[in-house]
Amino acid sequence: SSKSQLPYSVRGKSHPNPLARRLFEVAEAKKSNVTVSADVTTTKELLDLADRLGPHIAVIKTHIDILSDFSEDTITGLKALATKHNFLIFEDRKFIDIGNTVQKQYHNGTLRISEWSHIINCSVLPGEGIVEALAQTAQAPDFPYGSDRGLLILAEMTSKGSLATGAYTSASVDYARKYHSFVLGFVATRALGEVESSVAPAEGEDFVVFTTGVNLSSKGDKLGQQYQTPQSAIGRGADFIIAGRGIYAAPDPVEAAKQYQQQGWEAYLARVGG
Ligand code: 5BU
Repeated sequence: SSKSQLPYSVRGKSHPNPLARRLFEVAEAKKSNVTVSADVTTTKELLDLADRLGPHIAVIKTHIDILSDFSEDTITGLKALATKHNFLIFEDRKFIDIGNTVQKQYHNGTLRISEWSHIINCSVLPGEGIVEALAQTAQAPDFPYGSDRGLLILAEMTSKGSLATGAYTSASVDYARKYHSFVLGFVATRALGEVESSVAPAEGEDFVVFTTGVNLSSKGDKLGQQYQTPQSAIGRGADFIIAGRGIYAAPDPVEAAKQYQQQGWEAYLARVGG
C-alpha cells in the first residue's frame, strides 16, 4: 500500500483494525516480519518448532489438517506458545465455499479454527458472500474469542500457472475494501494498491501484505512452487514474508529462522529508509 514506506510502529498506532495494530506491534517488538510456515505432520513436531522458532517470528502459519494427531493438546500447546513467545497464529485454511459452509468450517467443527487462529484466509472465487460470512461469524456479538480475529484475502498465488490474476485479484481488492473492518489485507506476491478496483479506498486505507514462497536457497520445487528472496518480496511490497521449507527443513531451523529474520528486517529498514 501507499503506507508501505512507513515504519510498522507508525502503521500500528494508526491502524483501525485491532489485530493489525497487534501484528505491527509484535513485528516491531521482536524486530521480525517472518511468518514461518510450520508444515510438519505431528503435534510434537509443530509445538517443538513453535517453541524453538518462537523468539524469531511474528506469526506461525499452520495447515492444521495435515497433522496426523490433532487434538485438544495441539490447541492448548499452540495457544500457550503464542503467549509465551508473543506471536500470532495464522491457519492457512484457504476457505473456498458458500457462506453457510465456511461459517461451519471456521467456527466449532473438528478443528475449532476460530478458537485458536488469529488470522485466517479465504479465496474470493465463490464471490463476495464468503467474506461476508466469515466477517459475520467473527464479528457476531456472541462470538466468544473477542476482536483479535482477522482475514487475509488470497489475492494471488505463488504456484506456476496460478489463475488468481486479473479480475480475480481486482475482486479481492473490492471485497477487502468493502469488509475492511475484518479484512487485514492480502496474501499476494506484491502490494496491490495499483490494482483496479470498483470500490473506492477508505481514508487512510492500509492493507497488510503477506507473501509466501520466500526462500533463500531455492528457486522452486518440482510441483510448481516458485520462490523469491526476502529482499525481493519486501521490495515488491510484502509486509510479512512467509517461509516454510527454507526454515523448517534447513539443517538448523533456528539458525535459518534467524537468517530470514535478519534479512527480512534489513529489507524492511531499507524500504522505510531507516
Ligand atoms: P514452502 O515450504 O516455503 O514452499 O511453503 C509455502 C507455504 O505457503 C505452504 O504452506 C503453502 O501451502 C503456502 N502457500 C504457498 O506456497 N503459495 C501460495 O500462494 C499460498 C500459500 Br496462498
